[in-house]
Amino acid sequence: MSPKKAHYSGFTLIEMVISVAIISILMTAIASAILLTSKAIPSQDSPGDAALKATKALARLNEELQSVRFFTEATSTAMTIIVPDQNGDGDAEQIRYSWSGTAGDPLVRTLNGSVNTENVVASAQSVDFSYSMDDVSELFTDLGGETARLVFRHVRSVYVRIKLDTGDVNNVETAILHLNSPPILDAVHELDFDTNPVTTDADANGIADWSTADSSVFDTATLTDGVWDVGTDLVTSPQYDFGGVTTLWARMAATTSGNVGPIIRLNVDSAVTGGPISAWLKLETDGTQTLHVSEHTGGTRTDLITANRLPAGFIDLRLIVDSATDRINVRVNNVDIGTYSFNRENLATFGKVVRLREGAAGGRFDFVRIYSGGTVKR
Ligand SMILES: [Ca+2]
Ligand SMILES: [Ca+2]
Ligand SMILES: [Ca+2]
Ligand SMILES: [Ca+2]
Repeated sequence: MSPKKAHYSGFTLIEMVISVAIISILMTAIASAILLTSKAIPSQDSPGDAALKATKALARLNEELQSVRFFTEATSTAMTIIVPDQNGDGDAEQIRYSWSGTAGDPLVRTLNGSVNTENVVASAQSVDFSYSMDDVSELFTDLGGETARLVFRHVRSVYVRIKLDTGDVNNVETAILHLNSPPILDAVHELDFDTNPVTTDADANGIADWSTADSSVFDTATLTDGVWDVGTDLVTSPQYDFGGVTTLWARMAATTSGNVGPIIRLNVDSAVTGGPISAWLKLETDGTQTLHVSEHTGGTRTDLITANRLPAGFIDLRLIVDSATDRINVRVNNVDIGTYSFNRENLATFGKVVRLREGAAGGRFDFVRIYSGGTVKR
């Protein structure tokens, strides 16, 4: 019997049908896998991609908000924060997040004025920064022995919510708790004299906060161990009104006797008329120091207060100046010596500055710190 189909090597019809069926099942499976994979890699404009980018932007914002020294802006659509040096140049960093208020506009992050601007969220339907705040207040002696309070708002936490689409589906949000409760201030001018004062940029807006009054080069030989042996006058820069409430802390000493030593000239509320206030120290021949705080009227300086028989060496001074009521509170070596009314006059010739200088005798400053902002409550 010949093996009729022994050499047969083709497929039967049944085998062919089964093969085609298996191949088509496999093809479908492979196609599905490819489809799934392509869905997993978001396209440039997909909602998932926008959410991912916004989440990354919020993660960075969250990180930056952890280390805020102070806020200079805190509204529902804009926030300006000052954080410690991040790029190693020794200056703080100013970071601003803002949204125009128009649906579809980006959330913009600006670094140090306008050094670096980027749209961290390409398109937002809405952006909402909300803050929980604490009022931190300190009592001081007002006119007539009454009590007043100097109040600064401090940020305890910030809640950020960004709506990415017109529905209520694609939202990103984060909450940041501030363990150090940074204050909200309008402006800060401070000097510790550890580095060249005319390169100091405490508010990190890219503009030096102080300059020499005559635009000469600052003599760094006048700095020793964080103390300035006063040379050429320093003035705040650029021009600033010092309106509202101005609080100034300084540590200064008169170093040679017989005449006026270190002087702080504070031209308060310089927009039109304001108070040209001076605070200065004199080293007496008996080795004590006298503090004078004076006002200015028609070309003449008049003492508002003098504090006698202060010890030699550094004196701690704090001034709270309220331009709404033309009053100045004076505290010397942590003793509140009262509040006084000062005269207002045209400040056009005085300049919108705080000026640090010395009289005919020598003077030194250890630090000067000026906070513009806060309120006085009575
Ligand atoms: Ca820096
Ligand atoms: Ca600055
Ligand atoms: Ca110092
Ligand atoms: Ca000097």
